[in-house]
Amino acid sequence: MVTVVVDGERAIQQDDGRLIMASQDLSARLAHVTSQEQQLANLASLVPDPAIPITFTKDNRIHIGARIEMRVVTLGLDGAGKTSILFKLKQDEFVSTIPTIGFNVETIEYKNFKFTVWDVGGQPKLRPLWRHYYFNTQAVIFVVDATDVDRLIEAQSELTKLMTERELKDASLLIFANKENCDGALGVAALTESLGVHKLCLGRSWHIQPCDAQSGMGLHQGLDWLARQLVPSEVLNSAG
Ligand SMILES: Nc1nc2c(ncn2[C@@H]2O[C@H](COP(=O)(O)OP(=O)(O)OP(=O)(O)O)[C@@H](O)[C@H]2O)c(=O)[nH]1
Ligand SMILES: [Mg+2]
Repeated sequence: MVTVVVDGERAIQQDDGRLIMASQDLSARLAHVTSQEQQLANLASLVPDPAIPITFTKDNRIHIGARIEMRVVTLGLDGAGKTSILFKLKQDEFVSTIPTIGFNVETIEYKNFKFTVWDVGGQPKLRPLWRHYYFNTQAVIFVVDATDVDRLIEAQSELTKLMTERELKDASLLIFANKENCDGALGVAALTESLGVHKLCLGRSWHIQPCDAQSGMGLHQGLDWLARQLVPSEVLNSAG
């Protein structure tokens, strides 16, 4: 704008012929300034309403709106209780399940979080499909049947494969030690040891949460832990 004014003053001091020539140049510059002003006005309308909350999460994402979104995939051996946990969280019911062929997906709103949870069938023939759910996953929930001592080695082997997946290298790991309401269920210390979690999860955020899908014990504590992987505790509100 200043350049245009200075050029204008200079032009006025010229003779008439040069003044006419300069007028074309001036018009072009004025048109340019007008279009820049228009662009700036458009930009200003893009600045969000300050009443809309914006949250920067620890994984360098920006969340606009009241809820912070998190994408989670639930994996584990068949029969571990993945679908039971999903429906207990979604509708507070211990539903009667059938083995999952394919997947279930639900959004669970909890506090100021919105979790999109993918629950994938765990039968051996379905496990090669798990990798199709890894993209953009911020956390893995690995469900273990704490009473199924005979299949702990199998669970450990699947967990080991997951932890070496490149697409999951930044994902947090929440292990739900499920069926803690049943006799003979192993506790957190025994499961941590049997699954070799300390060694498997070097440099990764992980947590083992005892739970049972029947009463819902431990499930919300698990979600709280997941949420804290994204935001400091004080950003978690208690509404919802
Ligand atoms: N007692 C008890 N039974 C449970 C619990 N969680 C799940 N079950 C039972 O365990 C069985 C398997 O549960 P599902 O939720 O279908 O297991 P899943 O991991 O989804 O199995 P797939 O879909 O085959 O991978 C069902 O009979 C459930 O009722 C629990 O916390 N306590
Ligand atoms: Mg299932």
